[in-house]
Amino acid sequence: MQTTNQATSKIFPFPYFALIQPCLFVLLCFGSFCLADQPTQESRSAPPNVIVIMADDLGYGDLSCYGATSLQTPNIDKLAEEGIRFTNGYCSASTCTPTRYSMLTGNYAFRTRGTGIAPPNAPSIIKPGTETVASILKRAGYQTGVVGKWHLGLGGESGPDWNGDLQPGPLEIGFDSCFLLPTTNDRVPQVYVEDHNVLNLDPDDPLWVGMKKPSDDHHTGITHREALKMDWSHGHNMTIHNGISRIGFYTGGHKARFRDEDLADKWVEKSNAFIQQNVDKPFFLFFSSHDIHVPRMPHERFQGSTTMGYRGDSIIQMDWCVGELMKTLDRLKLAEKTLVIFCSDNGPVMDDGYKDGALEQLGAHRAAGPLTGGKYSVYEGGTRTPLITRWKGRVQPGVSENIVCTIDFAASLAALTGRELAEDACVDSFNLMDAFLGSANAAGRDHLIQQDNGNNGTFGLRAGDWKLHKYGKKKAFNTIVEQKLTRTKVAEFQLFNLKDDPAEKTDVLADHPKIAEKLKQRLEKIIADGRTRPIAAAVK
Ligand code: NG6
Ligand code: CA
Repeated sequence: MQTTNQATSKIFPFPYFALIQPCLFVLLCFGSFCLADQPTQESRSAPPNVIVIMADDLGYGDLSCYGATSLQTPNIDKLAEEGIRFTNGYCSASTCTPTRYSMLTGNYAFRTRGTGIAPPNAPSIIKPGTETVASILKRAGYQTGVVGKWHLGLGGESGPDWNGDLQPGPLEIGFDSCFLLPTTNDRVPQVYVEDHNVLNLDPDDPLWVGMKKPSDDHHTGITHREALKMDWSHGHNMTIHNGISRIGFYTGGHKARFRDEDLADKWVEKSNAFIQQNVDKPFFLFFSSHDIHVPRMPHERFQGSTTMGYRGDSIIQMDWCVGELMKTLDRLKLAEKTLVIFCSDNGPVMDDGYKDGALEQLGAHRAAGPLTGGKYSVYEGGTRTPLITRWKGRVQPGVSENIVCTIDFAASLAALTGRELAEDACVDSFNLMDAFLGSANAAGRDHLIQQDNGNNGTFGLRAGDWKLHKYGKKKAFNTIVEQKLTRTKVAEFQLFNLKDDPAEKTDVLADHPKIAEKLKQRLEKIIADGRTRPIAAAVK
């Protein structure tokens, strides 16, 4: 499918646009040639720096460039105006850990056990030696760094040694440096991990993390509920830190603990430093935002910036982060040398365990836009999320309907940097670089598997306009985002036509048994084959 030129087609209605476009092209080329700070021919053809910005739990309808009107996200909107905004951009799962696993490895998470939502003491889920976006780009000569939420486990089989060396971790799978929130912030502990160690850990105050209450007098969200600054609604009632109770218990490490309100600023500070350090070298930065995951506790300066409570305010905070990173690229004259990819790790959820007003203050906002479902669901709202690419001076701005997925970053970036992939690496990742760069006539995927969490037999298979749902446990989660987390009894299989019914409201399986059968077989084959990237392409 072709990319449409959003900006210019708004100004010049067809058919004049068809005539004006070639003239504009010539003018633009001439203009670029004349401007001194435009990239040289050499820098245009050199592989760019790469920044992947991944939001957490951000839905298809959560940004103003994707139709939100209850809040404004000017910085991400600008990214979209200067780049390609995908209307069929996906993450591969509707929860965090499997999407992140797949984004980095290029493998569907359901193929590997232990890739569901990681608990606080999870060991490293991506084993050393696994090819990842980071290892591919490192081999291509890039400096590679990850800043922000990790949630892919740390340490060997016995889990993280919080007081010692936290390895294996990102540094063992291709990253040169990391500055992390180790799990997700509703899980303990609230400390930063820099490379292999907890930052600012006092050896006289060791950190202990576990799932068993450490002592009878340990304060929890149950024993000291009235003292909490944000109450919990389900789960999240164990150790209290910064007035918020969490999943899991911890003691010690007091000097190392951070305030939730300061996370976004820290990610920006560390990312800016990373970019600055690598101003003269190619770099890959994975900016892994914690916004807008629970506990939503944005910095005080963003609190109240929307009418939607802390969920809305966290979106504004995330938009601010994007703006700061783009300012840094501009200041260092790197905008034309950097491919920026913005995406989310799963769809939206309102009440994800804390009483933060997300539901009560939602108003007319629809976090999944016109789509059904959200986080935890294989309806489109669970995995179809904002996805934007920008490479100034290289990408022709526009809107693309091509189907692209975060799982495709690995093979696409390998192609962009001229790296070959081994046959057994990135087995579900397709080289869609042309589509990501909005090249004319570039094709996206013809199919995509969506999963919810872990390996429970629930899948969505999109093939063209058709979408098959398979529910291993005959239960669908979070199908209606604008109410408390739902759990609905459903048939094992459902079929939808996304062209006629983008909101997946009418199950047409009974009307199209042959199509359903074909898709069931395709799904089974994809699972049984253990790969979807064609072997021929592996040595291309
Ligand atoms: C769930 C948590 C939810 C969130 C999610 C992971 C409960 C009741 N729910 O188990 O709050 O933490 O895991 O979210 O504990 S994710 O975006 O990191 O996948
Ligand atoms: Ca998430």
